[in-house]
Amino acid sequence: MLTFYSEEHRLHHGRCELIDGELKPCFEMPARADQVLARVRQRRLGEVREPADFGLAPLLRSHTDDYLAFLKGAWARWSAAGNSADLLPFTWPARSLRGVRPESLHGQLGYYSFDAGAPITAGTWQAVYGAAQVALSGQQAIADGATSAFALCRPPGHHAGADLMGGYCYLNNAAIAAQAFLDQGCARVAILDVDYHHGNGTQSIFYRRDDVLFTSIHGDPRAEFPFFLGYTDETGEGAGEGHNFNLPLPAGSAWDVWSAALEAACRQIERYAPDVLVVSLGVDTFKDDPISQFRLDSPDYLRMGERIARLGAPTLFVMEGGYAVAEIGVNAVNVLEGFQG
Ligand code: Q9C
Ligand code: ZN
Repeated sequence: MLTFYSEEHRLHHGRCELIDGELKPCFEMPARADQVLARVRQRRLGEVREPADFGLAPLLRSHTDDYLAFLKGAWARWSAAGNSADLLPFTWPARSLRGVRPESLHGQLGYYSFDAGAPITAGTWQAVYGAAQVALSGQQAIADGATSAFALCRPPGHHAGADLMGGYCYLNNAAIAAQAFLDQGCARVAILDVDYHHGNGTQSIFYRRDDVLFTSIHGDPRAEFPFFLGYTDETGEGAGEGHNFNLPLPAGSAWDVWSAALEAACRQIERYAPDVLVVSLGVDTFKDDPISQFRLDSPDYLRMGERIARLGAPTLFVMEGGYAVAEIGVNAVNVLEGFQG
């Protein structure tokens, strides 16, 4: 399997996030991608390629132009005012406030985010742009005839909406790739999101659409981030009705419970008969993940890959979460090896 990877991810390295009332070093760190890349090489999964540059146009298919302009320009506005610390939001247009777009940088930061988990640093735009190009390069490889590809994206993307960052995510790499398949003539794309957290951004981008089936297995949002999306009654709207499937599971779920949900998701995907499959590959379902509550073990990821392979669709794997840094490479590459058989 071809892997696409860019060193540019390193340019995004947030300093801290708020955990239980304390500022702690960001869990979403460059070492995550290093570990995955090292394991890809160690297991001789296949060639590792630099991404091509497809420009901004494919990003604008899933994100608004004002949001992209904000992301691209935020650091320059911040540093021009004499700042060097990470740019973090602190005010949001919640209920009873207005959804206006203020002029101030911090006002816009709140307008374009849903949490304080997506710091903007000097290199964030270059890194997230690079991650989107990595996803698009994997997409291109499959469009050119590969049966699978691995987009080793960092930072992750599935929490990012059309004009919203949060949950360590800025650009929705999986959505951008899925839309590129459609724009190149695919009629139906399925997205299987196996990250521990609900892919609220991906769901919202395609919620009113019938050309993308979104299925997600995740920690129950009644108890888990992102809290405000990911419930079972979210089945799609308008033309999208019946094209969104959420499978929330309780804390403590291990492979027996998780694999039954995977089976249910796979049956929906089989029924949809997509031209291609995009897997939002988070491995924060691992038993020792520091911020998550599922109990998958490393060999379970081989089984996950095997089941996904039985769908029989060309498959683009897009890296999402996973914060047990020492094991992230083994777990992610196990999915890919299980898929290859
Ligand atoms: N106690 C992804 O896995 N958690 N994002 C905040 C505060 C945010 C995870 C926890 C988790 C975001 C791509
Ligand atoms: Zn996650």
